[in-house]
Amino acid sequence: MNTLQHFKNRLAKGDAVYGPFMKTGDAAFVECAGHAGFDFVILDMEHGPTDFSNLQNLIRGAEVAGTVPIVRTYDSSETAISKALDLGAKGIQVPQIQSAEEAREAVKAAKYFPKGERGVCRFVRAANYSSTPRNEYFETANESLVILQVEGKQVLNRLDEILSVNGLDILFIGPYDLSQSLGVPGQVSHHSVVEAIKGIVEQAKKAGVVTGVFCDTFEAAALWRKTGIQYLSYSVDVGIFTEACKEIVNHLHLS
Ligand code: 3PY
Ligand code: MG
Repeated sequence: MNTLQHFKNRLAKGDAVYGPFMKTGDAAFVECAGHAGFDFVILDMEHGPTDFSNLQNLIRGAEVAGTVPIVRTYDSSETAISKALDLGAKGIQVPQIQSAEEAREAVKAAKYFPKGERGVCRFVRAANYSSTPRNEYFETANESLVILQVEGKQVLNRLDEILSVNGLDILFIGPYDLSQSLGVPGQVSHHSVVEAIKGIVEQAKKAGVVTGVFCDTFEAAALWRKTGIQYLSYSVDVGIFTEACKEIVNHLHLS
């Protein structure tokens, strides 16, 4: 079974999946994350230096290490979405979705007919540069995940419309941007942020949509798992490396 199907089966069973954001642009870190057992990696084009020519190597790294490559696009434009998929991303994660209209446009850019209007080219990495039989390619390509981020208080009253968009696989909550829009920038465990996230999760559950969130402590991961969030993005490659370095330096200085 391929890694994407395995990932989808886990979600369908109600299991949680875990993966870090990757910002270094170095495929070795992606391989490390995959070999360590993370279910997915989010290759970040919104923040960090990753560009498209570098992205293809990060996707290769994920494939080698058996983890699902999701790309956080730099925005919701058609090019940002389709170029990531053409390079072999198994899912796109689109930041700062503001409306159902924008959500529908993102799905349209990510899916081929009949689900959308993704720009057609089969001479791309995702189609093994044309080696994949054409019918097979267009079908399997449509299985890639569409993950949409909501991360501002202004979208909270448009959530039901966004949740009803066909083709949305996971609604992802960005706690950092949400904290800023609630007037407490960076305070992701502030009660107003926690309550807002809980409210979004409840609404998504009623709509039957899987939710995701970013967290960077075990406490937050446990809290959000308990709340029913299944797609847990845990920390960031550079943050994980920084923490490990600090721990080693502390230990060496103290010993
Ligand atoms: C946010 O928290 O704003 C994100 O986009 C994910 O870390
Ligand atoms: Mg954000």
